[in-house]
Order: sequence, then structure tokens, then C-alpha cells
Amino acid sequence: MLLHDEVATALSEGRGVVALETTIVVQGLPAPTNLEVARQCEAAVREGGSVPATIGILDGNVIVGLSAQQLEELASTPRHAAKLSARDLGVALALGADGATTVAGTIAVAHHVGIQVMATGGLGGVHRDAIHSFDESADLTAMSRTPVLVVASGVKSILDIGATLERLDSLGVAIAGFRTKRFPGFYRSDSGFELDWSLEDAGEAAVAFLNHRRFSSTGFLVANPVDENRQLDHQLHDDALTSALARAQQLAVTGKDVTPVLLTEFARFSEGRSVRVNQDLVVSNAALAGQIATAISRATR
Ligand code: PSU
Ligand code: MN
Repeated sequence: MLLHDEVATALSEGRGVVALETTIVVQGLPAPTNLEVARQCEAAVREGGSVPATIGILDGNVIVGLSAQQLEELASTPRHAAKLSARDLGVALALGADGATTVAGTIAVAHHVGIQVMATGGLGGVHRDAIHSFDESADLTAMSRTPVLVVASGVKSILDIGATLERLDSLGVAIAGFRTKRFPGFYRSDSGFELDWSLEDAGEAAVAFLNHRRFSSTGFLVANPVDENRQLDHQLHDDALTSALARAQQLAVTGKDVTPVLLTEFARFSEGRSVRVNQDLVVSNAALAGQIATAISRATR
């Protein structure tokens, strides 16, 4: 485990730290936008008063706080870092592999080193054909056993959103919208589903999370919608989705390849517009996560 000096100092001083994942960089977004987004997320966390800790695995070492150069290495073609969920970490380390962590993989590492907040684009969830494929993201079960607050724009709209919300309920994962009671739909500000709770600012989110932790060992999802003016056009979204689902079926993809294929087809169909929305929402989530981590640190110091 290699902790970047700045991250180690911030943790020992009880300052706000935000974990950032690398699957979105390596498997989720096309180059060169991927590295630009990673840089913008780190800057956004800093603006919120916290320290960013981008997490990935290089040569079998878990790195908490990848440098710009290490992140570039991880994302570069010769490396072809694998997509690592929490269950993959042990083997990847044993084999000296390179890897990019998903939300599940990232919160496993974050919790281990004492980081309480993470930001991503859209959480994984139950896939639309799950009744046949059993494809449900390990992000959900990871959140059911890891007390980390995750800021995300809901779950990806390629998923069965209703079923995902039911699973989050069964698994005891706390959910609150950020300044909304409408569950965000990733590329769209509103998925059409209602939430029970809305939090109005970072301070409120911090207090809610700290109280949640007194009674529960599960995670906490803060659902932060993309700005309405920046969301993907309704019709374009639905057409791209139809095309993406058809493409995944045609390629007969399974397992960890499903989500990257759907996102790539979304980008192709929308001529890059979905990538811009993804960029906007993840940077905004990193900014909010930075503010919440700072508020948690103030409330606990
Ligand atoms: N958010 C994005 N793009 C992504 C992801 C999240 O905007 O690519 C990644 C996260 O790493 C998340 C993963 O954990 O997608 C979900 O993959 P799966 O459905 O295979 O569990
Ligand atoms: Mn899956």
C-alpha cells in the first residue's frame, strides 16, 4: 500500500480526503477526455477544501493518491489496466498486476485507509436483463458492507433503475438526493423515481452521514443530479440507449465488459455528447464530495 504523502498527512491531521476511482478513467471515458476529467475532479475536490486521493494498482501495489504520471501510465495502452472490483484486489496484488478500481474496489481501499468519502459518475446497479443474466453490480453489495459516503449522479441510466433502488433499500444503503427528491438518472437530471430524502448542503450531508454511522455499517449514497441545462436531450438519450442495448446483445458481452460497452456505444451514438455530460456530472460530484469531506472533518475534529 503506497499512500501519497499529502494524503497520509491529511488523514493523520483529520482533514477531508476524497477517494476517486480509476475505472471511469481507464474503462469508462475515451482518451484524451479521461485524463482531463481526472485532473478536473482532483481540482474540484481541492476547491471544496479537501485532498484528492485517486486510487489504482500499479505492478501489484495499491496506490492511494496516484500522481499525474502514474495515472497516465495506468491509462496508457501498453499497460491495459484491468477493471478491478473489491473481490479482484487480492489476486491482482499477488500477481503484481495493474488495475483500475471500480466504486466497489475503490471504497474497499478507501475504508481500509480511513477515507470516508468518494466521488464517481454513476453508481453501478441492476442491469435491465438481470432477471435472466443475474447481472447486478458489486457496487451495491460493496456499499452494503462499507461505511463510505459516495457522491454519484444516481445510477447509470443503462440500468434497471427501479430494481436498483429496491436493492439499495434491501441492502440498507442510505440514500438522499442533493437539493432534490427526484432520483437522478445519470445522463438525465431526473430518472423518474422519487426519493424519501433531500439534503440541502454539505454540512447537512456530513451530519446525516455521521449519524448514519452510529447505527449502521452500510454506505451512504448522496445522489447529485447533473445540472438540468447540461443533461442529455431526452430523445437522444432514449435512442442512444436502445442502440447501446442492441450493441451489447449483438456482441454478446457479459460480466465486467457490459458497462464499458454500453457507455462506449452511448458516446458513439450521441457523437460525444454523452461524454460531455458524463464529464460535467462527475466533476460536479467531486466538487460536492470535497465540500462534504471538509464538513465531516470539521464536525469530527
Ligand atoms: N461512473 C461513470 N463511469 C464509469 C463508472 C462510474 O460515470 O465507468 C464505473 C465505476 O467504476 C462503477 C462501474 O463502479 O462503472 C460499474 O461497473 P459494473 O456495472 O461492471 O459493476
Ligand atoms: Mn456486472
